[in-house]
Amino acid sequence: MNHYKCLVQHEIKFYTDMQLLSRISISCLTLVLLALSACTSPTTQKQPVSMDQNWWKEAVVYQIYPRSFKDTNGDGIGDLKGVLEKLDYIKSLGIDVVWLNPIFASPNDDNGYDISDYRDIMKDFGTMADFDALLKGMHERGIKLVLDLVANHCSDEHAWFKESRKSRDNPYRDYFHWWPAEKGKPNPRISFFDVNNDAWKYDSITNAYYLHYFSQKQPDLNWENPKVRKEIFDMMNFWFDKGIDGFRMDVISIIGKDTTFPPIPAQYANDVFQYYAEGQGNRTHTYLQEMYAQSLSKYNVMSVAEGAGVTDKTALDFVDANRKELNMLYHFEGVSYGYLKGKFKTPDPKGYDLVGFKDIYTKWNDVFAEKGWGTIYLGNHDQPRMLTRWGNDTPEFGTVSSKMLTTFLMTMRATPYYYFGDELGMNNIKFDRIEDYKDIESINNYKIVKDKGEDLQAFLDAQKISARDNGRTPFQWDNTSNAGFTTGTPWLKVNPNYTAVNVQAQEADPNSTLNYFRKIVQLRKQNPALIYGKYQLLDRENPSVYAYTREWEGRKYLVLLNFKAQNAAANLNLDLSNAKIVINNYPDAKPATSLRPYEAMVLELK
Ligand code: ISL
Ligand code: CA
Repeated sequence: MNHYKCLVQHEIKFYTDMQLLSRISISCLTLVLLALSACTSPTTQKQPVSMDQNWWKEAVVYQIYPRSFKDTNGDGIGDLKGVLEKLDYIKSLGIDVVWLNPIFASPNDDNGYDISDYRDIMKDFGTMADFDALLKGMHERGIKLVLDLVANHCSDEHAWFKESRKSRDNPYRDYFHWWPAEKGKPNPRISFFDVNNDAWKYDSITNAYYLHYFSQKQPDLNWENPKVRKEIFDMMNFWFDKGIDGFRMDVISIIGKDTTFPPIPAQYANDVFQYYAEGQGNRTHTYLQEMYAQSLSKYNVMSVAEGAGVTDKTALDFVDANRKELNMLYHFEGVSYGYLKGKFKTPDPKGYDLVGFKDIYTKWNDVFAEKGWGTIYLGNHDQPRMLTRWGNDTPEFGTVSSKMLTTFLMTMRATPYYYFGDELGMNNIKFDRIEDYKDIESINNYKIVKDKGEDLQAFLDAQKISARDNGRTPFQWDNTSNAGFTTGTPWLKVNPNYTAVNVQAQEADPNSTLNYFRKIVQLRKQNPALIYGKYQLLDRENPSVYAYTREWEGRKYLVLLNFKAQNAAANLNLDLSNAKIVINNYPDAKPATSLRPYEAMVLELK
């Protein structure tokens, strides 16, 4: 079993229940909105703002996977000096915050998500002096730096685990979850990266099993132990004292565990991630409140939870400011949408249904409408390229659909997390052979499919759309060999389209996706309505067009996005005669509700 199957099944169940409800409530809302706009002049209408304004709500976050950004010593692996060298490029994007995937010492079983020393830099990436120079360089340019906190688990090569496995009475024994074998095999727990899906690994040294939700080299830390919590909070403060501006918190939703390890209740049988996040009581929230008191509250920093397994029912528990836990959370419903039930990350050949897509993002907008704050993303290092997965990566539509998706990300009411390379319209590399993949997830799932005698070709075909390595290929700087990423052999192949899709070519082209990104970042930053403004979905049932308004303090914007390769029209009862286009992805656009393939426009309504 895998958690994708679980997520998708959960979503389908949820949607059948919700569809009717949301249809009723949205059509009521539309009526109310229409009535309001008929009798109230938009310029006098004020939207109450029920929340504090914060820098991290107004920020555009740019995520960099350092392994794939820029290599400066020819070993084929991106490094911190590479990020430093490219700071002026990063600054030119207009973004506010950089999130770097883990840069800490690691044997790289899972590309840095297996940390062997939280206070040291991964050798492949450089030294602490490189880090200090990078942080200084960012701050000099007004860019904030967010690091990745990986604290659900560490590496089996971390000193804590090396000690812990030595003997049952070692002082570090309780830093991890051990189950003595004489009690029999513990109740099953699912691992996401294990070839047998088994999260318990037998260790003969002490005749006991240890828990690993991810790979065998990623033992889960025992947050029940106050010493573990203190270690983590001290480590966080170490980095905050160095001046970093926040943490993205890896699977922080699943740190709390019921350490009696009971059988997983039947209701979660198809959704183990949700059991890990929501089914084991309130422990995670107790720990996060302690983290806030011991660390986060002492600094002007941001925190964002990777909300794996978190549903809209409990999301606010993480980010409602009154609870004093975290600032933001990113959910998985959007990126898990459109995969076939029961198959590992296999996209529906018919494509995805836009109405369901709109419902997901609307529902999650509503979660944070009054309290907390959301995030919006379509790609990251765990996802394929957004252009291939959510747009259209053919030569005909690549540029225009890439700009359309960027328009969506930059006009929603949530902090955008924009993945490096999406500004160039990078797309999936679509490897033909398993040998080209480097990611533990693809390699292990291939083994699982093979062992079961299932269809390997179908698995490889699905991976062309969904594999994580698609989003990890080296950044494309120019049209020299290896896209200017390295003078050596890149750790993961470079997408052959780099000769056309690269920074150098796009700098020179005013209509490039790169320059479109720069423009829309400015548009968002200069218009609080696009940040804080109320979001209202329009024309929900439209199968091709995603239309919504954003409204705040007398300003009102209409966003029209055609998600299809055919012409399509929005059905809106809005007067566009005085509307002004503020940004659009076709050169000769006029305010209109009929849209060309993948056309995107943002209109200011007067
Ligand atoms: O990667 C996924 C989907 O392909 C997710 O299921 C992912 O495993 C999950 O979101 C947790 O992700 C985070 O923790 C993992 C690490 O491999 C991911 O890169 C990280 O984002 C273990 O640390
Ligand atoms: Ca290097």
